[in-house]
Amino acid sequence: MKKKLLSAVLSAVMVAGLVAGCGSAAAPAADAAAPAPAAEEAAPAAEEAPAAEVVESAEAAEEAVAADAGASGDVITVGFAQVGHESDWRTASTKSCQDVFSSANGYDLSFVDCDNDSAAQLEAVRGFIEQGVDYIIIDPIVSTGWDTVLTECEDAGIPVIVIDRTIDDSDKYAAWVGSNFLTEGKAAGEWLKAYAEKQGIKEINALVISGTTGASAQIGRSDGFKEIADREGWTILDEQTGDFTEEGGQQVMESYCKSYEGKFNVVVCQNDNEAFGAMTAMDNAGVKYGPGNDVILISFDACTAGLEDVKAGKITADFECNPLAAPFVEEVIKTLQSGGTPEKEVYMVEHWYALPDQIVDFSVDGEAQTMTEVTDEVIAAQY
Ligand code: GZL
Repeated sequence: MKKKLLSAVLSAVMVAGLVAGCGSAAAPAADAAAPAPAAEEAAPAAEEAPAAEVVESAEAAEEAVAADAGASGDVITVGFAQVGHESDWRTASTKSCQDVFSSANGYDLSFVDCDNDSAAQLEAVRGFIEQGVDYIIIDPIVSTGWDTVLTECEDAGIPVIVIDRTIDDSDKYAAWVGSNFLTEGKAAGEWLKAYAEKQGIKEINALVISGTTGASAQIGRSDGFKEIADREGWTILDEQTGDFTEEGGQQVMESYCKSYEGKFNVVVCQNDNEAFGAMTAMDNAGVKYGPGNDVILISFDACTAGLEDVKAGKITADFECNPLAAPFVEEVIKTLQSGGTPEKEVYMVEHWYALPDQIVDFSVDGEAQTMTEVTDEVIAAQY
């Protein structure tokens, strides 16, 4: 396996370099052990970094092995620790990775569905380290508690690529490919402002069904929408997590229909699957939603089934989160394979969807936004 060969070559080079080049000052040691997150014991004190010339020799050796592997067409082993299987969006994300990192494309993919369990996800990453994979892909369930295990990946010489959600307490990864969740939240808020003005709606009383608590997607969408709500003087009556699932959306909406009967005119679901559940609950409670009805229903993801509900006049506007990041992750791996340095952040292109009567002009942070009309063709092309 390439990783084992590379480690052997690097070890040999570093031993030789340390013996021959003892006169050089070692590069400064890495930062002191990062503060241990609750789920992890404190990281061991960082070892002194190797002397500068050893790193140069090691890099030359790494490039030689990488070039050799590329030329020889060696299989590239990839470990992928996926959030879970909670939504249509997640299904599309998983399929995108499995399609790209296939054996036909020269990869050996070890895939772990972490079932929304952060401890299982850390365990999966450590399992990939044990396996000695060439690359590790992580879609982090939550955005903190990562620095210790990313340090272990770094010590093992395994590059990490973060996909979709962000890691906010460590930068020990080669690149992140995902979405701007704060922009998504602001777009929903700015659209609602423009749409309410067009409809002559003077007062906004919103209920939010948020995603998995602590996921960067939840944090960004909540913060973005709240920023506009606060600026416009809207009332957010309540915000509870539906955990990005249909069941969670239905449970929260059932509670809302009892607690806030007749008091709300906007429901914001932080993904389509929560919206599907919320619609079931509102149907059961006799609450009318969608264009021309009492309640404006806003959703995120814009998966195929979500756009079908927009076209059917149920979801009033749907703010896309693009799950098809795997081809861009492969570009990162190819750059690393050739000894290059990838961009640290790669943002996905996303669209905002509605029917013609719900399409309005609005801007986000001063940048004019374009909305996409939901048609049968648009739905047929969606993920
Ligand atoms: C967002 C992604 C979210 C989706 C949900 O990038 O992490 O997780 O919005 C999914 O559908 O569960």
